[in-house]
Formats: sequence, structure tokens, C-alpha cells
Amino acid sequence: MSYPTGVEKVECDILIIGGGMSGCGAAYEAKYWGRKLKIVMVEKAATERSGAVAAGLSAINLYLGMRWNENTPEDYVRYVRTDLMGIVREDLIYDVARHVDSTVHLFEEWGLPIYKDPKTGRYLREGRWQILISGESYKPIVAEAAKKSVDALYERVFITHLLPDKNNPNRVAGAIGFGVRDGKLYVFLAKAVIMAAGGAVHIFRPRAHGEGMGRTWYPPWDSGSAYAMMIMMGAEMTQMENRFVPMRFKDGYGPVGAYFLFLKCKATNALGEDYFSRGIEKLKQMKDKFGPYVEATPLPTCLRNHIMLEELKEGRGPIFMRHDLAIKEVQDPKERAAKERWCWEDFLDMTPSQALLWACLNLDPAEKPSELMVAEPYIMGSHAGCAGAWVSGPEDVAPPEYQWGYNRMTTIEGLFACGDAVGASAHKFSSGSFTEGRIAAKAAVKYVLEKAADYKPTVDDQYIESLKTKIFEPLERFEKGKATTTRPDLSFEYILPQQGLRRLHKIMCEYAAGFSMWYVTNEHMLQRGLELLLMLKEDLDKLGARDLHDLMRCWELVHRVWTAEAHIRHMMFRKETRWPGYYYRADYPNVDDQNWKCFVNSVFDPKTGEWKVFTRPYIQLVP
Ligand code: SFD
Ligand code: AMP
Repeated sequence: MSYPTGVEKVECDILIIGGGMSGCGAAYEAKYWGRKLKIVMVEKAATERSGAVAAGLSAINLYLGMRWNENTPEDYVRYVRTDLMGIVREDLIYDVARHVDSTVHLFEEWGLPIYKDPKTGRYLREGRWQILISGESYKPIVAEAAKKSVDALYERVFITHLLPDKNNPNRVAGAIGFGVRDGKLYVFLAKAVIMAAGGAVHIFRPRAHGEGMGRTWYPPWDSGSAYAMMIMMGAEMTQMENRFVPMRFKDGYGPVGAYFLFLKCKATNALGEDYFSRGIEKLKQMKDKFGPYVEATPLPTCLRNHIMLEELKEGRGPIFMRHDLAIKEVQDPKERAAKERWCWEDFLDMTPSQALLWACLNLDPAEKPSELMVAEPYIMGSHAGCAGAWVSGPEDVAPPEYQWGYNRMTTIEGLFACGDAVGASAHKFSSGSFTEGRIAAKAAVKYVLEKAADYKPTVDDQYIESLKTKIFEPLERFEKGKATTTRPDLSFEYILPQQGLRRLHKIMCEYAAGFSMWYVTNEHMLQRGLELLLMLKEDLDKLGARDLHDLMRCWELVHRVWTAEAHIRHMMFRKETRWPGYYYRADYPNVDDQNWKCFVNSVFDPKTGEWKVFTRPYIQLVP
């Protein structure tokens, strides 16, 4: 078979890349405001079950409850700011917070079952910001709304590059990719593009290995495409040095929040001690080292990790989640049984592998505790991590330093971003990501109507031709090269994506503060890691693909390597340990508010191939 099998050109007004939570939000809102516009969404998998919410969720982690005066957007800004150790874009967080409740109400209207408090009739709270849902079908429900909204949906199409306008390289004119089932080349031309392709998983070696390697906490669909494509086009990025290291149920990756907050479980060490309370007291004495954040309640997520890591290093592991104790404490047998059932439902609705693991281990949550562990790092912008694009803020809130165009527009004209793709604004979660998609889409419609009504996207035909060759090259390389070996999985002629991925994992895990190094690195390690990474980057021109699925894996790897490069370059630049528990710079072991309470941003110049890394000021907006 010769590739591409065909070329499909699609013209539209707004192109949404990624049909996850934020992409679906963008689709819904774009059609609401842009009834006469042609809205197209493109997704590498099947929207109904793609991205972070593919397996469902058991909670909506961001709901303010403003109709019941439960919280204000200002409260939320303060919470997120502290959790991310003082540096966030408060304008962006405020903007999501003030709109997020309406999103949750839409989800309920569309059929998402939300737990209710029988006494008050309000949504049942898991914690101050979180509410509980029966969310196995969360993604299909949200996807249905998006599918009904768009004029066309292209599924199983993997986008590899954004396309610059022929006459203005700083203006986006569309995107290009290939059909992972039909082998066609897809060229999308659009007046505005919304980047919603999620975060980055498998940048670091995961703790799960061998055949279990695909079992990570965040979804393997999210392969750094959003970051890589924006970087390659020259968009300014922020906080790419940040990562999220989630504390999770060991090996199954079941989330812990609902267990701590709703079930009120304690975590104990191997001796049955409440190591966490002791750790908090110890941390309080470390204000000089880690700043005022050590006294915050709740303690920032990274510092919660830090306490656990210290406990493990001091030799009192394993650490256990004591759901057994929490269930046994309940006196009423009916209520006790309900709690036990809830444990299973929590995982069956969100992380079914955790329930399967319990079954494999003969673990009855009412009888035995589960092990906890801190996972491998993920680069992302929507949970307790804040990597992503530097975007323009809301007109009515953002100070001039954070405002240069339409809301959520990147530094590339016509290119908007949302969800994991937006940096410096963490804790959006599923509801906030959908909300940010809505915000970005509303602004994109406004942009198209006001600024691009007469704009005709034009791209350089030669550039398209060169990409056409480049995108499908790995298939041809494999076909030619396989004759030179008796084992097609081993050849001097090509590198298979899985082999390249392992190399990436090794570099990142060992030099860039992965779990094998207890999340520690320094200038020399980062320098060496970068050297090795750049060699891997060179070798990406030797990727080989056995089939179309492999071809997708090749391009995912390309995107992952670009994301990894940005991560290392940013880590080298920030000379402090801003998020202890996520990573430590052994050569700068303290939080240094005096010199580093600012954003680290970068721009890659596609013309010269040079990176510029620099700082931008943090501006406090909420007292
Ligand atoms: O328990 C391309 N999240 C939770 N949020 C909550 O509100 N409550 C929870 O309970 C949460 N938890 C949780 C969560 C996630 C996961 C995996 C687990 C548990 C196990 C976080 C949210 O889900 C997350 O914040 C949002 O979904 C982020 O939204 P977005 O849109 O930024 O990312 P996405 O949904 O993954 O979508 C990305 C899409 O892009 C596609 N894609 N398409 C075309 N071409 C390319 N090159 C592409 N690259 C990617 C993807 O396929 C995907 O559909 S808990 O842990 O806290
Ligand atoms: P998780 O399940 O860890 O993703 O967390 C879900 C939500 O609960 C997120 O909003 C977390 O920030 C929050 N959370 C998790 N653990 C704790 C904790 N021990 N204390 C306070 N908040 C927590």
C-alpha cells in the first residue's frame, strides 16, 4: 500500500484539535455563539471514550456552589495559588471559577448523575471544592453534546503540525495530520484554531513496566501534542518546568482525593503510625527552606508528596491508605455496607484497573488497607500542575501584562488554547477544562467575526508537500529497511516508536528527576539529560512504522520529545526548588521567593531553531 491513501482538504471557520473535556466544551460553546460559522473538531481516537475522562470519573473536582453561597471565585484563586506554591495566573483561574458552576449544571441537565445531600438537597460535597458523581458515562454524555454541536467531526485523525499562514508565520491558518485508520492526509484550513489536545503522559518512565506500561494515571492519549505543536510554531509557553506527581493507590493508580476527603481515611506508615500529622509538624519548622506555604491548610499537593517521600526514605514504608479503618469505624451496618460499596464504585466509575487489582490481590477494602505511592511525573496544566501555553487573559480582569488579544489566545494570532494546553492556571479538572474550552471558543468566535471575517487561510503548498512526505516517511523507511534484518523489530535501518519511547523514559527518569532518582536533579544532570535528549531528537528522523498504528506512535513520540525538551530547558532555568515533592534541584534546594516568584516562559524560534527562556512577572490580583 502506498501512503497517503488520499488527501482530504477541509475548510472551516474554527478548528478544534482534541475532543477531550476542553475540546467538547469548545465545540458546544462555539456553535452557541457562532451559529453561522463552520465548526470542525478533530480527534485522534473516538470522542465518546477519549482522553482523561475516557474511563469515567467519580468526582467533579471544581464546583463552587455559588447559588448556595458556598464559595467565591476569589476563594478559589487563593486555594489554587497556595497549592501551586504562590505562582499562578490569577486572572485565568478567576475566569474559570466564575463560570464553572454553569458548566456543572449543564452536565446534570444532560443526564450526569450527581450525588445529592439528602438533608439539604444540595450536591453532596466530597471536599470544599469537589462533588461526587456516578460518572462512568461522564465522557459519552459530554461527547454527545459536542457531537451535536459541531458541523463536522473527524475521528481517528492524528494532528501532527499546526500550519502557519503563508504570508504571516505568526498567524495560524490550520493544521495537518493523518487518518490512523484510513491512511489519508488531512489538511484543515481555519480562521481560528483551538488547541485542546490535553497534557503529556509517558514523558517519564512509568512505575508500571513490561506489559503493564500502558497503565498510567493520566491517559496515554495525551502525548504532549498540544505543547509540541504550539512550541514548534513559536508560541510562548509558561511553567513548562512544572509537573504533577500524583500520590496514587499503588500499581492501579486509583486517585486518593475522595478517600481522604469524603471517606476521611488516614494514611499510615508500615508501623501503623499517622506519619502525615508528624510530617506536617516537621514541615512547619521548615519555613526558611520552603517558605510560608508549609503553614497552609490544606497543605499544597507537592508538600503532601514531600512528607510521604521523606517517610519512605527514612525507611518506614510501605505507606497505606486505611480505608479498612474508616469503614470499621462506622457503627451502623447498613451505612458500613454502603461505604464499602462506595469504595468499589469509586474505582469502577473512574479507574477500573484499581478494582481489578483489588480482586487480583484478594483485597477487601473493609478488611485490608491498600498501598499508596507517588507516581511518575506528568506534564499537564489542568490538575495540580500548571504547564502550558502563555495565553491572553479575560478583558475585564487581566492586567495589561497578561492581556494582548482575545481571551485564551496564545501569542500566535488566531491560535487559542484550553484545558491542559493552558499554563499557569492549575486545578481546572474536568469541569474547569470544559469551562475553559467554552471561554476559548466564545473568544474565538468573536475573533473570527471581528477580525477574520474576510481572512482566507492560505498555506504554502511546498510546505504541505514537504510535510506530506515527512509525516508518512516512517512507513516507507520500515518497508525498505525490513529486508535487511531477519527480525523486523531490530534493525540498523530504523528505530521503532516503542524503542524510542524507552530511550526517552530512561533519559527523563534518570536525569530529569524521575522516580528512580527520588525526583532529584541538578544543573549537571539536566545538562547531560539535554545532550542525550537532543541525540534522541536527531534520531527521530530514523523512526520506522510497521503500520498506521505505529505511525501514530511515531508522531506521539516526536511530540513527547519536544515536550521533554521544553521541560528540561525550563528546569535548568529555574534555579530553585519551587515544588518540593514534585522535583528537587539539589544545587538549589530551597523555595526562593525573593528571586523566583515569577513565571518561567520560553519561545522556540522555528526559523533559527533557537530557544529563548526568560521570566515574566507574577502579579497578585486577589488579596
Ligand atoms: O480523581 C488529540 N481528572 C479529574 N477531574 C475531575 O474533575 N474529577 C476527578 O475525579 C479527576 N480525577 C481524574 C482526572 C483524570 C484522570 C485520567 C483520572 C482521574 C484517572 C482530570 C480531568 O479529567 C482533566 O483535567 C481534563 O479531562 C483535562 O481536559 P483536556 O481537554 O485538557 O484533556 P483530555 O480530556 O485528556 O482531552 C485531550 C484530547 O485530545 C486528544 N488528542 N487529538 C488529535 N490529534 C492529536 N495529536 C491529539 N493529541 C491528543 C485526546 O485523544 C483527547 O481526547 S482525579 O484523579 O482527581
Ligand atoms: P486526587 O484524587 O488526588 O486527584 O484529588 C482529588 C481532589 O482532592 C483534588 O482537588 C485534590 O487537590 C484534593 N485532595 C486530594 N488529597 C487531598 C488531601 N489530603 N487534602 C486536601 N485535598 C486533597
